[in-house]
Amino acid sequence: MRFSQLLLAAMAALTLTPALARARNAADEICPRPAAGSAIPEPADLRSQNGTLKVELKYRSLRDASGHMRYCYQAGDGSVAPNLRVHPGDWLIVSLKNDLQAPRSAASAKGSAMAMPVPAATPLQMPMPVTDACADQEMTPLSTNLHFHGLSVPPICHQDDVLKTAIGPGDAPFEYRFQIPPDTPPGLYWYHPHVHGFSNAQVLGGGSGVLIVEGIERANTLLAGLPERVLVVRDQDLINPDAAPSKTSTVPQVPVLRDAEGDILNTGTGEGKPSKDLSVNFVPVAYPDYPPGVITMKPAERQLWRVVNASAITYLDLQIVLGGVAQRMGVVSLDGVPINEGGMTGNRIVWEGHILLPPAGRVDFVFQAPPAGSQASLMTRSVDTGPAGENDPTRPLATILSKADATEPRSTLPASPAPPVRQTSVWLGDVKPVHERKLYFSEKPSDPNNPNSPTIFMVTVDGQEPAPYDPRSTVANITVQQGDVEDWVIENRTRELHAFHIHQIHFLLIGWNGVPVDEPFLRDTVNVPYWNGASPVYPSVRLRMDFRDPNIVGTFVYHCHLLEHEDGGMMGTILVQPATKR
Ligand SMILES: [Cu+2]
Repeated sequence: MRFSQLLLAAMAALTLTPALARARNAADEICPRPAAGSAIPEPADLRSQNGTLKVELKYRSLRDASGHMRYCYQAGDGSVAPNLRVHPGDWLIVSLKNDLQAPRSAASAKGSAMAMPVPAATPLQMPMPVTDACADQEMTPLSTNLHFHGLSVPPICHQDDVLKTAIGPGDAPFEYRFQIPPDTPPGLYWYHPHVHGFSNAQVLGGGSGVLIVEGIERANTLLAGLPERVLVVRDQDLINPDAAPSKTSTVPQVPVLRDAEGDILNTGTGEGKPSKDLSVNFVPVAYPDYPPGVITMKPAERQLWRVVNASAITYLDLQIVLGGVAQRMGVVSLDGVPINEGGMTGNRIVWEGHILLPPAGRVDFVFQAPPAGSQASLMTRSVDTGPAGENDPTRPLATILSKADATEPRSTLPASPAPPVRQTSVWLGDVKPVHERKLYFSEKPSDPNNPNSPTIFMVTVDGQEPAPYDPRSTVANITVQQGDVEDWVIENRTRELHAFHIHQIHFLLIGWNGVPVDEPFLRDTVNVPYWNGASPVYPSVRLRMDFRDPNIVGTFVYHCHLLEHEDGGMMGTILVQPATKR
């Protein structure tokens, strides 16, 4: 900026009222983050009106003081990662402007270990090339797109396509425009970028937000009138990677071993340095001391807590502890679907002492605040991710304070619920599958002679040649007919956990390691246990896959939702052919 411009800018600033200037500053700040230990803020709420939610979001990035890349969605008022609140049948119109900035130099690029090479510096003053975002451009670190995780929206450009949609930083705002299907189960969904090869870096950097399909109190009237609290748990590269373990650690001498991707391996002790730090609504809870954020509630008040694990790779096992005792968490919904959906009617609440959430998993649960003056802890227990998995130790996430003068959450569920939206299709568990397929997760070193070379991650249809996802391939890995229901067995032939996810549809978990499971609700993400290295039978899940929705035709993806694995090739494509092509 030249001196004359500076002077003009200074004069313009003088004419603003202080309040307006502050508001402008808030809107200008790129991806701001709350301080460690602060009150956990609620994301802003953007609500549909008269059947439409129209939102303008900027997708922005910043290299922070510790050298990590931040990514975030910001609304016009500067609010970060707003909740998109819609009703079944509403139209959602999102105008997304890609404001990603090229890092200053490739050498300074510090992202996840799987981040692809960043192209040489693009001078910021140079105009970015304009691209056709629907035209199957090459995915780059500066391109982005949106996936609306869990929604059954057509896999086509401007709706929920991630195979060909790549919005460049020089492009005009890109419009997503689609109807929330009227039979969408009310619950918790989320949005995030899905640029193959770069999803891990963008989600680790904070690229995610919540989408709520309103009306969970219609599916479960026990929830009527409850205040609701949205909690987004994200992971990120360690803020203090070189810090010694906290003095309070009971196992201070756990050795730090790393995998070929540079991630800290599971210690198997439940302790030790984590592979990633966590944050709750962007309040960081960093290794080694894990200063928790603060949630304040009125004594004994019941609230609906809506938690998404928006981590790129970290598993959560949520628990609330008071005086050393696990508190009851009343689960009402998983992966956006009320657990009394489908087979069961009535107001179902399942009381649990802890809840496993794989990356991308969501849970809605009822929690009653502790008695006045007491203090509980929201934490994640350690998750055994397998000998080749990342280290996810036990650690706190937030302190829960019980105080009479606590501020109520911004949003409260309606006290007089409308009747539930009836599902018209036959319950998936009662439909006979017409096909059975087996898919398996596997890994191998990229250099067969060097076990420490980068890992190739694969998900393969049994009988096909194992290969990582190839973006240039024009042939889908799986072809199915719209209208069909199939049973898929997903095997894990590796020594670490994977989380199977498919776009566009939900599925029913009907078997776990060969044992039938009777779940009366659907999921969109499921954990697959790791192989012990010796058993002749691989661990598996059996899923009933629902391709009956006439709106879901075309090509889309299934993949592991540990995004380092997805970026590394653990993804495949499925073509749903129109029923008339049979
Ligand atoms: Cu995986």
